[in-house]
Amino acid sequence: MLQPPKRYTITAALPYTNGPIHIGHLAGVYVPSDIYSRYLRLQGKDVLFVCGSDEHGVAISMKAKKEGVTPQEVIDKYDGIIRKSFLDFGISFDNYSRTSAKIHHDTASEFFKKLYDNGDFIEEVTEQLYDAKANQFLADRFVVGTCPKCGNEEAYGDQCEKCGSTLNATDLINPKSTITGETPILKSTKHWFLPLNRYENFLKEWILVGHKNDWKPNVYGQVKSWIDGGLEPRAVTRDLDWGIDVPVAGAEGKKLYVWFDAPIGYISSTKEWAQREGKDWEPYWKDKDTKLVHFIGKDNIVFHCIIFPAMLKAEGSYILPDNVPANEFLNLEGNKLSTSKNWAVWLHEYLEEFPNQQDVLRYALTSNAPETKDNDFTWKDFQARNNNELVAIYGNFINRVVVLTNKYYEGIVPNANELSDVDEATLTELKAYPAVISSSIERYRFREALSELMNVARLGNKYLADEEPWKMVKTDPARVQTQMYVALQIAAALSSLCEPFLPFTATKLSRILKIDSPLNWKTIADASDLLPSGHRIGEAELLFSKIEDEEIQKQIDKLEATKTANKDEIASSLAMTEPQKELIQFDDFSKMDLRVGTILEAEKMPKANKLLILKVDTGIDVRTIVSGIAESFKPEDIIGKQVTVLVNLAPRNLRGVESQGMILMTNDTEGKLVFVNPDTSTSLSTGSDGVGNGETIN
Ligand code: B3M
Ligand code: ZN
Repeated sequence: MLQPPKRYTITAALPYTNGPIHIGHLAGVYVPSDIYSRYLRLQGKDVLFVCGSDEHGVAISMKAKKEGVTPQEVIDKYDGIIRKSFLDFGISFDNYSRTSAKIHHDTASEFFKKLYDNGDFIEEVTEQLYDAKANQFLADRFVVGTCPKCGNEEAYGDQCEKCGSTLNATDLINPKSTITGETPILKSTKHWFLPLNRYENFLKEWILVGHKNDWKPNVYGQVKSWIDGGLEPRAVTRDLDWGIDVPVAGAEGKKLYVWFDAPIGYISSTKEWAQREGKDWEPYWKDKDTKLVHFIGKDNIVFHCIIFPAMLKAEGSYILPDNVPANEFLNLEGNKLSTSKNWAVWLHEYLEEFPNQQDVLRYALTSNAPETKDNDFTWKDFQARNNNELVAIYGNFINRVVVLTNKYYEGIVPNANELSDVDEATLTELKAYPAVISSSIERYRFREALSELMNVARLGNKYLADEEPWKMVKTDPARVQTQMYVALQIAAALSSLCEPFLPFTATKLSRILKIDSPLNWKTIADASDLLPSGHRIGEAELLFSKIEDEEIQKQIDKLEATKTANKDEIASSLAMTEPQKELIQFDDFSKMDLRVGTILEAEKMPKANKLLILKVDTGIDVRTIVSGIAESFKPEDIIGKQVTVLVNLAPRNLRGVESQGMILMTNDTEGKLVFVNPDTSTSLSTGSDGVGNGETIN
């Protein structure tokens, strides 16, 4: 794009509505995208800043299962919390939609149908992981197992969060269903695949050549290793009961893969905005003079730099993102942020506990943003940033200027009189800052841009400290008029330069200085009369207030309480675990003959609540075993189940039925009765390592 863009479409990753927003989301995506959008608007650009709730991921279904409610109830709850907290925090979306909206279902379906009709998909019947007990196919997030790339035992079916690899669920070693804990079986099912391999050359040309120098190294590097690793067809449909129906014949019961539909959510959010505002949405997504920028976290890079662009390319009428400035992750007090462990600072809670201090958090998160590497948020740093920088530098400067102007001139901006060399130099330095800050923002370096903004406040503080108007106001009042005039120009510039970063402060300072609308940055760079002599400013108000130790301690204690609660939860579950019994000798153990058996029949023992009568094929014979598991398992649920059987236990007569052996059971950490499940892929059934049917461990 040679000439400047005619308009900007800025997207922020759609948050899953399976929980509230926390500081990691803010630091990674929403504060930087808001800074960028606010900045562009200040430059008079045509900006569209869109987002919305991501409501179809399996994360939603999992949350609903966990809370015993419907997915619709989950998304309505969290869409409301998220939407309000963004609004109260000043994230200035032009539109915030949601992917459960009809306009999105229609947009995503049309998009899929166009690619389908173009023949862009590969239709394939594949073997997918199926949970026989839950009677459902397992979406990626419903499978956990060992990552084949790094050995992480908690990798999900689609992604290993430890090494960042994107996986196919069938790649996982020792996969387990997160619904029942069962080992999934493979079952055939038809799906539609986007052949990413067909877009390899296009992606290489567009990114690896075209964006080698302007995409962030962390983004470029991940995309390059992805492409170099070889792109494979990726399923864009799933066997799920929650999501957008696949709009083609023969796809009953199938839904669009959430990562196919979600990025299209940016487009449907744009359409929703255009309908409401009476605008044309298409230029924002189809005009080559539009600059499209996606703000995301690093775990979304592949979806925004490879999969979505391939979809846009296939569809053929869309522009591609000019940049995807993904941030790394933010940690909290040295630990990974965790929704499930409640190890987070939730935005809606922050807004309650620190009323009218949105900018303090915006400032702290931007100053410490994980722009090139993971970073850590601590409450102590939050306090220091507020007290030592916002209060002591920015607030202190503004307070002195406003108090002295009211004290000496009843709030009227004095004459400039004759400017000294120091005055000239200070005003010249001030005029350079709009370009300095712009340059950092344009390169998505928001930490750097913010520190340059603070240098403007430092410039003002230094000027007053060197000039000391309060000392010469009696001896040289004309000089003091000039000094206060210069200081007021710096204050006026700050009220606009800070708007992208500290919008609430900008509003407050503009009100104090009685500036009706934020000054254009070109004006700040060119004019020297931002606040002309004779202009009357208002009374002094504190922009920031000191945050005391006890407020911070309260937050730290709250986190510690979370940690303890987590520990308590683990401890209580461990507490339910029986203490270990006394040691036995190997000879005792070697007398036991353990076999893998299969339950052929199961029925309740009449008049015995706890007992089931089982017919078990032990590999030696089919025998009757009475098992006290009737309160935990229904007979029909365990037929066909493989179990571990102690076959050489002396027969016992239980209520008239002779039981010939024992099914091994134990309690899990929550105290639930579970089968000691033979993993059929290990040696128990093969004997390869000397442990097999009836053989003891040698
Ligand atoms: N819902 C956010 C995540 O992966 C995901 C972003 C979608 S942007 C189209 O946490
Ligand atoms: Zn891994």
